[in-house]
Amino acid sequence: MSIDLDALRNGNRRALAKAITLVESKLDTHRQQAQQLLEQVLPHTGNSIRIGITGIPGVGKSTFIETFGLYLIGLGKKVAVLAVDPSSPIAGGSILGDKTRMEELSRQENAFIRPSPSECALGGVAQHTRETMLLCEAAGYDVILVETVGVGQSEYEVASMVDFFMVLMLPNACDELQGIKRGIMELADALVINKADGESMNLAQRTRSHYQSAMNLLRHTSFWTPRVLTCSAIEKKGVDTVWGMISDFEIDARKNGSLQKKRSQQAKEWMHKLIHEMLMLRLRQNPGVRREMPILEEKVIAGQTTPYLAAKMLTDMV
Ligand SMILES: Nc1nc2c(ncn2[C@@H]2O[C@H](COP(=O)(O)OP(=O)(O)O)[C@@H](O)[C@H]2O)c(=O)[nH]1
Ligand SMILES: [Mg+2]
Repeated sequence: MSIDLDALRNGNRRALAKAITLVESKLDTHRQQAQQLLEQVLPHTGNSIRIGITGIPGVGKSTFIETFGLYLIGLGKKVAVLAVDPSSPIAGGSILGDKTRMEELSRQENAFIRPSPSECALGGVAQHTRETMLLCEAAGYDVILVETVGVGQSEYEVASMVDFFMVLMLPNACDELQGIKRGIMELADALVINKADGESMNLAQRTRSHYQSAMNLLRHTSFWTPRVLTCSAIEKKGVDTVWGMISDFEIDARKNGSLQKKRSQQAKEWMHKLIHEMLMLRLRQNPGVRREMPILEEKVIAGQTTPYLAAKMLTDMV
């Protein structure tokens, strides 16, 4: 498969789609080609703002992305929507079905919507999303929105690949406080209470102050103090304020160097994660290890050797 790098960089959608297909391929030859391509585009990446969006099913993520995306396009931006969805790897991710909620956005010349990739061997689904993000940047997209449902590790994975991590919430404080994992609150750069419309207006405001105090109690290691906002994705209200907040963040984070620092740190951590996975893969594929593993497991269970010695013997084989 050959990719026209110039076409990709000129924002040609077919070239971009082809490059993403290459990145998502399970074939070893494609994998190698994809990595070469990624290395080539690397100097042309990093110019977008990477925004992660999470929240429980039904909170309004897809509706929000439709409204927010259209608003950004109105400002002259090019918007890419990607997804990390570990819950339905075979179906291609729920974002695919959600294209109905992103109907207008998906018709826009300046929008690119890509469903969650199916499972991949190394690094999981998030590996593909990271690489696709780089391709989108090289193709000139200004804003990358990465959506995920709050399943398993997916929120942590998204948080570790974006600049700004946002949690959408419903306007009913008490229930939600339990629904959200504590670690996620600590990762959030913003909480956005969606569905602040109709009869939920007042409740949304109360929820907002509740969370603002909760957030203020958390310790922050970054220059940024997380904010709590309200919006109505359906009535298209408040998304301008959300963008204003993210712009504030981006300007400061670029100026004080923390954006670059965060991205470097993320890339380094990802490299270490991949080393770990590659070594495990090599271990599992080694014929000697495959042969000795069950034998040594038995010995450990029977108390005939120590876990340390068994592990040492196996890892010494590769
Ligand atoms: N009242 C109200 N309903 C909303 C709003 N945003 C989304 N919804 C509705 O909430 C439901 C779930 O929305 P969806 O975008 O699919 O949520 P997702 O599962 O998080 O992607 C749909 O019926 C939407 O029409 C909003 O701002 N206000
Ligand atoms: Mg959705």
